[in-house]
Amino acid sequence: MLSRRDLIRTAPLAALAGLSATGARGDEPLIVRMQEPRNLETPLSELFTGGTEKFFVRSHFAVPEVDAKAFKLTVSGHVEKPLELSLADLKKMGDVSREIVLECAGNGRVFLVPQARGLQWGHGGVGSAKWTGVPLGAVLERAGVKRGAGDVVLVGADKGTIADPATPGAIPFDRGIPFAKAKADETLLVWEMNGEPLTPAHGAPLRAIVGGWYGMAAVKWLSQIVVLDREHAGFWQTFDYSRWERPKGAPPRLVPVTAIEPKAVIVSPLAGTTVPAGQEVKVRGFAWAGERGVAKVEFSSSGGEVWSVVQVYEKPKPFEYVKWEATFKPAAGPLKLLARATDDAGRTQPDARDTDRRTYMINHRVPVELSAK
Ligand SMILES: Nc1nc2c(c(=O)[nH]1)N[C@H]1C(S)=C(S)[C@@H](COP(=O)(O)O)O[C@H]1N2
Ligand SMILES: [Mo]
Repeated sequence: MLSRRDLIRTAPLAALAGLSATGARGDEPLIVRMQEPRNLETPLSELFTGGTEKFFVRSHFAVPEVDAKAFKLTVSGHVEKPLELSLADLKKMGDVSREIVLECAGNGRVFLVPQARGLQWGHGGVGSAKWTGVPLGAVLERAGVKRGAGDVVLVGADKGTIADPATPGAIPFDRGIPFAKAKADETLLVWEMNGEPLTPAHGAPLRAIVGGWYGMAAVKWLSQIVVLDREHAGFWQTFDYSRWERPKGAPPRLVPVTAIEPKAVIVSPLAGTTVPAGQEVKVRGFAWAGERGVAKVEFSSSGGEVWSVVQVYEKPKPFEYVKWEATFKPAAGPLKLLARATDDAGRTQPDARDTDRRTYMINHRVPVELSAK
């Protein structure tokens, strides 16, 4: 049998790509979704397994230069004691490490029909890392938040202008988090990703991680925290990253996108490939459910007519992902594979797209179409 090294020496590039495409060994580069600012998608073969190097990148503006040595995080607004904290000050406040999934709210946008505006992510706008930092709650406690706090606004050092709707000159990327979520254990200010200092692309020297929420809340290049006595109505939670809500007895209104929806994806076999008919085929995938844990993963090789339970999780883990595997024996012909996740609150991925979500929170079931021969 050929070793990995022999393969590298002898296999043509296409065969190597094929090898990693089946997930046998990941060696695929990130997919460029936008050149400038740089936006990169994790290839399916590297999903959840490629580490920091293959972690997707979503940036609205150019990466700002932040000098870690001179860096000061300011905390101001509705607090007793405004703060200016260096990285060393923050590190002295202790460190916690947590495995947390980060998913872009637009992940899966390429599967929307009709096509939607925005980056055309496949399934690879998601990843998981071990994040190390200090709970945001500890910093807020030190600043002494006054009674009647509203949103805690996290402000990035990156800036830019937006044409439609025209912004008042350059605006920073920012996001308000309700005080209760800001104080929750899973909301962190982090300086390490997978045991290494944050890279510039992922927000060095300091970023937020808001466990269980879509990525837009995980502000990178964090420079400022402003506590408000009300909700924040910034661009990134009104025009962008908002969805329609239909309150009873009142007209529809836009509300910020927050928690990650349950989702299962199939990473192997790939769409458009051919699998052997009459033989066992292995199906591999991942699932996650934001603030809830994954309680169940199901699989269908019949386009959703018949479902079988792949796995029931006795101890669902909020904020984390699970890896799953299933097998089936296809008859010759076209195939439509589906997977679906149910969270520990009993919520299952929907069949169809809810258009009130605009171009975000994309977790309807997307079939993998291939054939058996
Ligand atoms: N300052 C700043 N923070 C940001 C963004 C940004 O453009 N600027 N993008 C957000 C979005 S939409 C996502 S999905 C995550 C992506 O984090 P990553 O690039 O480390 O994967 O960062 C978030 N934090
Ligand atoms: Mo995002």
